[in-house]
Amino acid sequence: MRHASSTPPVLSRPARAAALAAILLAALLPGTPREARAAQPSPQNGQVCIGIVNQTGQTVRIASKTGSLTFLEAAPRTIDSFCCPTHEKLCFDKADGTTKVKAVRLDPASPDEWSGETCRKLYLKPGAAVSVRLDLDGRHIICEPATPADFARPFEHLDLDKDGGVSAAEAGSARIPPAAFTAMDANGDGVLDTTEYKRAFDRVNVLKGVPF
Ligand SMILES: [Ca+2]
Ligand SMILES: [Ca+2]
Repeated sequence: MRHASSTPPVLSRPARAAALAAILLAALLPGTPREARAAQPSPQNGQVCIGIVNQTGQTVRIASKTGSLTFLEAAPRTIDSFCCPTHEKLCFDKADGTTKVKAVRLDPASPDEWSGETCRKLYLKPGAAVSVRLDLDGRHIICEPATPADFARPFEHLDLDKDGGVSAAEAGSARIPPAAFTAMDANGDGVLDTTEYKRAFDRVNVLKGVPF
């Protein structure tokens, strides 16, 4: 029995997972609905996916260990993913199930195949994601396994009126689905605080859409 006035709304585990995934896929990314759809991995049978969070201001190319297969070009400051058949050697090493990739920040002045800064020897498991960002002086790129925080738009960007909370209206303006907002609003007061916001990303596997 639910007491909506005194306890937070309860969603089933699958509903909560779906709602939280929707947040990540549809709301917290800057860009157009088309870009949001592109960010959603859609593995077919026999496929696995790898994600990329491009936090640089430039295009990043993710390629296979051999360089002969380009998985993805991620636009500046977007989240995207690529999916490959599990039997594809250029995507996923069959020995240990990981894939060795390299990330290249394309040089706008000469966007040929391997210009610009490169991160090499990244070993990722299917379902993992890599975060590519600039170092402090903006001269080099750093590639690391992505954390949930890498996927979140800064709380301050959602809090439009800067009152310290994200209202339903503010969430709506960022395309957060109402069901996702409800799932995140743990105490049911109609406002997301920083703790509730952070908690949502702590328990969602972005690529799989399920809690960690
Ligand atoms: Ca606010
Ligand atoms: Ca709340």
